[in-house]
Amino acid sequence: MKCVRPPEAVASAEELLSIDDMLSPDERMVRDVVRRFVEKEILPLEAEHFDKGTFPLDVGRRLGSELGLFGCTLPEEYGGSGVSHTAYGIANEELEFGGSGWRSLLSVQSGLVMYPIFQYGTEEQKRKWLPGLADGRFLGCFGLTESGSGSDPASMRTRIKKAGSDFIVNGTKAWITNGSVADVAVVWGRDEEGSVQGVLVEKGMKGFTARNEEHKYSLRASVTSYLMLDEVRIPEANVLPGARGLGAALRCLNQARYGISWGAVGSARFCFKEALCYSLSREQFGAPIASFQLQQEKLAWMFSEIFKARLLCLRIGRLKEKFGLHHALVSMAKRNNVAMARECARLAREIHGAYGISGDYPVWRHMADMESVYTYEGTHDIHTLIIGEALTGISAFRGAGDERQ
Ligand code: TGC
Ligand code: FAD
Repeated sequence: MKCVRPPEAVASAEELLSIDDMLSPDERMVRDVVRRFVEKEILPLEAEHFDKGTFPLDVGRRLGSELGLFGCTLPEEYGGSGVSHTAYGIANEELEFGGSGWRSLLSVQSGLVMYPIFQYGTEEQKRKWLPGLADGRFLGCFGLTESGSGSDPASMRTRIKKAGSDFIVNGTKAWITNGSVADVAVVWGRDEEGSVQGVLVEKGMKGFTARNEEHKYSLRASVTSYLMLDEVRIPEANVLPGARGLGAALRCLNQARYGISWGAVGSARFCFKEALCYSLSREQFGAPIASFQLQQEKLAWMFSEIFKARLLCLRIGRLKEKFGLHHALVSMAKRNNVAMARECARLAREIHGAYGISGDYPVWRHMADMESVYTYEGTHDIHTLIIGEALTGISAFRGAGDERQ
């Protein structure tokens, strides 16, 4: 009953979903290379790491050293390869076909660590960090969220104060991907003038410690940590001069949200493939369950939504390459595609019946992981309000008790 080899039906569905004619040869090449890596190196590892709640960092680093994916849209002099934003998006899609933890690694390293160093850093900071982050020698993390400050990062309590020619950072950060394994953390706090400021905190700096979040039932195969910054002294050379104001942090999020929009399509494709395959193999009432109209409706829904989500990605990719993207469009794509992938994972689970809740069938992992993806990088609700604000000009975020109204 288990689908070891996808039947012809799966291959022809993949063909119908294809956007190959709208991709350049380079973009197709990136797709093929990442797809092979996922099939050979990632898919065989997923079940074990999800079970154990671990992440194979050695394989993760190879996304940089072997595939050149980390920061791949950046110029070559900083370790990138100047590929298109669409190619980067496709890499996200292929990786999340393997599991959300892999795409998370790419999002954080590229969009949340290399991007702010490239965009806001000094030449010295770029030369020091970017090549090593690109080839996976260094790993980075991005510390914005705190225990009491999630959707509303402006309420952060981390503080950065001047001490002679140095700066002292005090605070905590919660739910930080790769926090305990990072060589460098992009940390956001408020300075003495009250402005949000991004700084680089390095592994081993006195007062900087991290512990992993325990009892995670989603994104199990990904490192998520709690950071403690207790009187951490950083030199002025670790302040990112351009990373000033909350907008600077939010611009990094746009990069990661863009990649997630593509990634969600990969997760949905995986679940659709498994569901189609299983429904053709599983027989009840004397026929494959795929022959029942109710199951076909679910498959048809998944197929249509994946197709639309992919076209949406392609459109925002091309817009990003030509003109740059309004952040509300990024929110629209993240919100739409992640909700779509979450529903695909649930439908695929449903089609698997009892086997859908078994660790022996991979749709469960995608369903669990998609809960994190739905929550991080701006929850579904927050993206609804971001789009609402862009359309109406009226911000609906603040509650009655918010003095910043
Ligand atoms: P608000 O007053 O609206 O904005 C402050 C300034 O920023 C500008 N702005 C943006 N700029 C660029 N991109 C965006 N997306 C922007 N959103 C706002 C805005 O124009 C303003 O500029 P200026 O010049 O007027 O100062 O700020 P607010 O405090 O009202 O908050 C707005 C809100 C709620 C949308 C924002 O705080 C938000 O997006 N909240 C969600 C938080 C979030 O997404 N956190 C993610 C943490 S990182 C993460 O989850 C990584 S997961 C990693 C993985 O993949 O494993
Ligand atoms: P809250 O903000 O407390 O929201 C709780 C609920 O209230 C949500 O449903 C939300 O939609 C709703 N809500 C909140 N405000 C409003 C409003 N104004 N209107 C309507 N509804 C509202 N953060 C980082 O900085 N770096 C990372 O690397 C990182 N990695 C993560 C990895 C994982 C696995 C997870 C789960 C989270 C990660 N995060 C990271 C944190 C993530 O960004 C936050 O969880 C997210 O921003 C939501 O914050 P919160 O969990 O505090 O929820």
